[in-house]
Amino acid sequence: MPHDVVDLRSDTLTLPTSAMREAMARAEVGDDVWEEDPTVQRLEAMAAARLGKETGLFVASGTMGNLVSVVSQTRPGQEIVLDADSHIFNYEVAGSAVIGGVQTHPIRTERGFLSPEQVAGAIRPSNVHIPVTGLVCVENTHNRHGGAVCTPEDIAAVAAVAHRAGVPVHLDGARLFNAAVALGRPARDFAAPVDSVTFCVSKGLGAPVGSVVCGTRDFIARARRVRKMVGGGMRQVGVLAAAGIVALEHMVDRLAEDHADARRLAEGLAALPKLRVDVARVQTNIVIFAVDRPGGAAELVAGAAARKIKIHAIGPASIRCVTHKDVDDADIERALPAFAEITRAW
Ligand code: TLP
Repeated sequence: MPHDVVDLRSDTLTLPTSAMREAMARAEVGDDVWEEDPTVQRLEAMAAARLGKETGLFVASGTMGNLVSVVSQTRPGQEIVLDADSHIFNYEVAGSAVIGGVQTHPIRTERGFLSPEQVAGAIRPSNVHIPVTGLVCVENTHNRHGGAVCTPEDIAAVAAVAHRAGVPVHLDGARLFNAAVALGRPARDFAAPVDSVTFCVSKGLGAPVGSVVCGTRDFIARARRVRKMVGGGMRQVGVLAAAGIVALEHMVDRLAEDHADARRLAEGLAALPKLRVDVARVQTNIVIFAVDRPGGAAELVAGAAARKIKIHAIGPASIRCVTHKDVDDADIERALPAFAEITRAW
């Protein structure tokens, strides 16, 4: 059945599969605040094993995963070092500052990834006037840089500098499995150098809700308290974790299809007038492109919507499209002529 609407706004819009709905209906549950939900425990153990960490914690969202990780690893008044385009800095409602009481130290990067030199330069010296650096955060894949991927070695180089200074490292791996599939490397390789890592089952992996934070037992014990503090202690939440298990077991390898669709979309867009996209930079499921016409991004969004194609402007001259399991080849082949029709008039 062809899709009525082609929705390229985000992979967060994916709908749960029938296998997920069945697993949710059958899930064995208990009170997870009492640590008595067997399905949650299964997902946490599975996630920790995939990421090579001691244990995991199921949380409501990627935002909550990042928040509990930051708060658990810092003290109020400290500073966290991150890329200026990072999700934590731009799209998490300043939660680290409001709830963690930390100051953010954003650094401009070319592709979203801090270099070891940048981290070395950002870590504060000991001085009575100056905040203490409490955490370095990295993001992989990188959302605002069009799903760019960094290698496990890139992460290890940054972590080595931070650790030498006694500073822990957090990885926002909301789309970590996209990075793993794109580079053909196990997810645990990306997680090995960092102290905490969070990934989402709710994006390209298709589960309706949830993320898992992984790290040492000691870190997760602190994160569990912070999760409770922010209202994330949920009860018979195995009904949600059950979908996450299906996501991890069955939805990872197919991410390669989303990457191929994104590449095809980018190649098609690159051929259209007034649209600029660097096809070589499209490594995973996100395509960000520039529109060289005043008001053009809004026009393209409206024109596409009129043709039942949903896309998202992330700036006055910038559009983001995200491929996912509910978008197929036929949808891409339908979107491209629609974009061509709209831009032909420009
Ligand atoms: N990103 C969403 C929006 O918030 C922008 C999207 O549509 O891409 N880290 C990264 C790198 C993310 O891209 C996101 C979500 C999160 C964290 C937060 O995850 P949720 O939405 O589950 O809180």
